[in-house]
Amino acid sequence: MKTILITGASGDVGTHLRRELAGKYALRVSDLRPLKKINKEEKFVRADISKYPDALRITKGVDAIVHLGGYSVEGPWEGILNANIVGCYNVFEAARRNGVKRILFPTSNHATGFYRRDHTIDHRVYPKPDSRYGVSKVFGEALASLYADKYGMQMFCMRIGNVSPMPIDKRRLSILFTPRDLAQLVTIGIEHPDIRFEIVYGVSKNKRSWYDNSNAYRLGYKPQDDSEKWAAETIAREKPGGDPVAEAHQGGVFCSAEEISNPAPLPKKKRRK
Ligand code: 15L
Repeated sequence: MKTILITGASGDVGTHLRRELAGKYALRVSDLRPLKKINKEEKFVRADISKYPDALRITKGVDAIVHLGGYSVEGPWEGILNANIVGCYNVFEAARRNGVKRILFPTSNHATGFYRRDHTIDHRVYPKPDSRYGVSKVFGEALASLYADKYGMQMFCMRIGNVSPMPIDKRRLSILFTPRDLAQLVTIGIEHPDIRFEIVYGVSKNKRSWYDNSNAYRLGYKPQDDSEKWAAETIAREKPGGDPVAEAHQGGVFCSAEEISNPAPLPKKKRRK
């Protein structure tokens, strides 16, 4: 069984992914803070990836890395710099030093968030980040490209939409990425025999998609979900907007706001009294 390191394992995407991959891989799960729940067959290693020795320690002896660690929304520059830029460099460089060949880098729709919604984009468009967070994802894609070309590593960049079992608003009808489709794309990223440097969109097969995801389909991705079945109820729930910049662009409020809260945190378990 392959050993896969998941950094940032306690976040929403990490939590969905760990559940979906359980039993298929030996999971080494890492985060800055201790995890609330560690599943059977998981091994937890605490790490601050902004510290290179930590990155070196956790990447030793794994077959592939899913590097989720870092800020997952817009935030202050210092935080983005340490977690997403220094942290990403440390993980990629530590992987190289440890001889880990394959990295799956969950980049984001916010690397291209300033494309307009009436524009269909593919994996070859130049980046148009919508935030400091988006810029950090473009940095990660560029670093992945460097490590593929210069060191022969296998780098799989997934520009992730919104990971959730169902769309939470109208914008997310275009970028929904259900947990089972996420698991399928990640499995391709781990298993495909012919990865060098790839950019794919991490989204389900949404009718309202803004993406030409032919590069993912070429690699065998067959998403099972389409947000359209929730379209009517999602649109009916939507309150009238008032932010023309957000509404015109794919990145939505990331294009106009300075700070963003997590849009779809996992539901909190009810506390016992
Ligand atoms: C992202 O990149 C974030 O990580 C996630 O929390 C969502 O905000 C998502 O984009 C989105 O655009 O909905």
